[in-house]
Amino acid sequence: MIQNPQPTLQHQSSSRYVPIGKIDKWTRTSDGFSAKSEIAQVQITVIRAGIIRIQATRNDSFDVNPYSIVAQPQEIDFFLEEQEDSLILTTSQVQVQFDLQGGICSFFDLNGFLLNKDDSLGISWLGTEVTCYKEVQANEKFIGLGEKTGNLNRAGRAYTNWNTDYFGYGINDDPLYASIPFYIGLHGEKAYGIYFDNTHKSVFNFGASTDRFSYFNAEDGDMDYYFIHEPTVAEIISSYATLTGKMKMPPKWALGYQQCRYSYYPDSEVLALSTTFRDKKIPADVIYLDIHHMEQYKVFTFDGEKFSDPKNLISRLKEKGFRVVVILDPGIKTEAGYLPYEEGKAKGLFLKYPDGKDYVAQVWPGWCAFPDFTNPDTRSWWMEKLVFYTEAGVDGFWTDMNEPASWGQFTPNLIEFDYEGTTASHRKARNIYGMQMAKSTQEGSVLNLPNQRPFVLTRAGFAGVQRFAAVWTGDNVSTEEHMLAGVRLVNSLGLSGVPFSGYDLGGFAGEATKSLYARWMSIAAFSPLFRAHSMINSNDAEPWAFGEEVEEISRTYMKLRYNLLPTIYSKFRQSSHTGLPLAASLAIAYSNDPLIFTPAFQNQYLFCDSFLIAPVESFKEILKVYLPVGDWYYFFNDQAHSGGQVIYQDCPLNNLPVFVKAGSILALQSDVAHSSAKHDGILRIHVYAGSEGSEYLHYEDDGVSFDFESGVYHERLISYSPMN
Ligand code: NBV
Repeated sequence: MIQNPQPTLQHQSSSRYVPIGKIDKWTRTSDGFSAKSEIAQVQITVIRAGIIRIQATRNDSFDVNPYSIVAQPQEIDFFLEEQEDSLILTTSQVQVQFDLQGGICSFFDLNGFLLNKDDSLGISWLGTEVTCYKEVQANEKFIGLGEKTGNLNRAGRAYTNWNTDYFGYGINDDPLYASIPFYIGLHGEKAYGIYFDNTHKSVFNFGASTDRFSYFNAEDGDMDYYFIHEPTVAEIISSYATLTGKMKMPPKWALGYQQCRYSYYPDSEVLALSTTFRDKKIPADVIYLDIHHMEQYKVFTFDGEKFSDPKNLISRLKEKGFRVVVILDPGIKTEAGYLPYEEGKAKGLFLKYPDGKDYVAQVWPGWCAFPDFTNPDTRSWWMEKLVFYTEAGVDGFWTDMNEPASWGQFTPNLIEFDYEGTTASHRKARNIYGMQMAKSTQEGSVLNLPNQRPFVLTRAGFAGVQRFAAVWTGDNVSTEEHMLAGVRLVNSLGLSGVPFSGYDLGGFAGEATKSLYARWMSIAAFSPLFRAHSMINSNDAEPWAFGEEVEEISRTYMKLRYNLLPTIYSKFRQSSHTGLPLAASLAIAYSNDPLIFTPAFQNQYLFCDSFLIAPVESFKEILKVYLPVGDWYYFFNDQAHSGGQVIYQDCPLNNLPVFVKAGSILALQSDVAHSSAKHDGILRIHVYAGSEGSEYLHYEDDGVSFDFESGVYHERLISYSPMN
C-alpha cells in the first residue's frame, strides 16, 4: 500500500528566485531570536560564543538533520538590540547583524572586522532548492570541504556533495565517496568556518562561472548552517568537532601497517603473507580479507573452499601478531534460504519503494536488498549479525560500497529510508547511509567484542563520520599525480574534522612502478592510516614485490613508523580530544602565509605537529621545499635550516623530504615486528633544539581496551626550555 506522506510542505513551485524578503516581525528567544517574513521564518541561535546557527525555512517547522550534530545546548550570554533596520546580536566572540529588509546576515569580530556577509541576494529559493549567497572578500581563500579533489585553496571551483562510487577517479573529479559540507574561509588574517547541515545533494561554489559571489545550496530541505569564528583555524576545526563529534581513540594496532589486496585467498596465501612479513622483518599489524572471503559474495559467510577453517586461520595469524579486518558490503543477496536475507525481509529492515516493496539492485552477489541503516532496528540487527565474524576472531571491519553503490550507479530517488522513524526519500538520505552503516558496524564491534576498541574503515560518510570510522579515499590510481592528490584529500579531510584517514598506498587501480611504490610507501608512513591496497588481477604489490631496493626502502620507512608509534599514539590521543588532524595542512599553523597555498607547496603538511612532510613525485631527485617561519632540521642528518625560505632539497628515492620543527620533542621506541610486540623497554626522547620552549604530552595505555576511559593510562608532560 502506498503510504501517503502528509505534506507539511508549503513550497511554492517556482522556477524563479524567491528571497526571504522583508521581515515583518521578530521575537527574542532564550538563545537568540526568530523572525518572520511573508514567505519564510528565520531562526538565529547562539550555540557557543563563537558558533551561531542560521536557519531559514518556508515551512511551518524547521527540517533538522538528526545525524551530524552532537553538541549539547549551553546557556551562552549574548546581547540583542534593534537598530534602525537591523538586529544586532553580540556574543563575547562574534557579532551578527541581521538586516530586517531582506534577512541579510553579516558577521563581524568584536573589533568590527567583517568576517563574512551574505550577498544582497541573501538566502533564497529556486523551487525546492535553497541557497545562501555570500560576498567574496578581497583575497578570500576557501579550504576544507572534506574529501574533495583539487587545490588546497578551493577558490574558483564548485563542488557537489553526493556520495558517489567512483572507480579510478581522476585527480580533479567530483563528487567522490564522502561528503562533508564544511569549509573555512580566510581573508585579512582572519578565519571563519561554515558548516551547512543539510544532507540533500548540495553544491558549494567558490567562484566557478561567476565573479559575483560564493554560495552553498541544497536541492531541498532548509537553509541550516553554523557560522564559526575563532582566532585560529585550529580552533575553528576544534569548534566544528565540538559540533559534529570527535574521533574515538582507536586501538593501537590500527596505527600500524595494514596490508590489503582485492583479494588475498585462499587461507594458505594469507598465512604465507603473514609469514613473509615476519621472515623479512618487515613490521605489520593488519591483514584484510576482501570480498573473496565470502561464499558468492554473501556477507556473513566464509567461502568454505577458500577458507575452510577461518577460526583456525585467524588464530594462527594472531599468534604472529596480526589482526584481521574483513570487508562488509551492504548488499544482501535476495536468495531464498539465505538467513540474513530471510531475516531482513521478514523484519522489514531493507530499503523500500513507496509501495512497500523492497528495493533491489545488483551488486557483487547479484540482485540484492539493502539494509536500511537509517532504521534503528536495522542497525541493531546488523550489530548482532557481526558476531559471525567476531566469533571467528575478526577484529576490525571495512565498510565498502556504502554510498550505496550498485551496478548502474543510479539509485532511484523515490526509494524510502526510515530516517529515524520520519521516512525520507533517497534525496535526503543517500549522503547519510554510509555513515550510519559505519555507526552500526562500530557499535556491533563493541557489542560483540566487549572492552575492545573498535576499528572501522569506511568509504562513504557525512559530517560526523569521524565518530564512527576512519575514512579512506577509495579507488585511486597508481600514478604520481594520484599519490600527491591523495595527500591533499587526506589533508582536506583533516581540515574537516576527520583526523583518521588514508589512501591506498601504491594505488588501487593500475600498476605502480618500482619507484612510485617506494615513494608512496615513504609518504604513507606519515599518513594517519597506513594501508597498502591493490586491485584484482594486478601485479603483486606487497613491500617485497618490487625488488630488493624497494623492499629495503619500504622496510626502512615501515620500521620508522613503528619507531615513532609512541609519538603517533600520543598524538592520536590528543586528537581524540581536540578534533585536530594528525596530518595537518600548513593552512592550519601558517594560515596567513600566502606561499603555502601555491601549487608548488600546497601538498606540504605537518605530521604529528613536529614533522614537515614535503611529498614529491618519485622521479624527482631535487625538490623545492618551503620551510615556513621558524627553524627546521632535515630529518635524515639534522642539518639546520631557518624557515621563511624556499630551499632545494635532494630527494633520492630513499629520502623523502622530511623536516623536524625546532623545539619538537619526539618519543621513539626500538624496532618491533608489530604494535603489540615487546620493545626493549627504553623510550627514546629526541629533542630538537629551538629558540622557543615546547611541551609534549606522552600517553600510554593498554592499546586495546576501554580501561583508559576509567583512568587506566599513563601520561607524562615532557617540556623543553631552551637555555638562553
Ligand atoms: O571489494 C572490492 C573493492 C575494494 O577492494 C576497494 O577497496 C573498494 O573501494 N571494492 C571497492 C569493490 C569494487 C572495486 C572495483
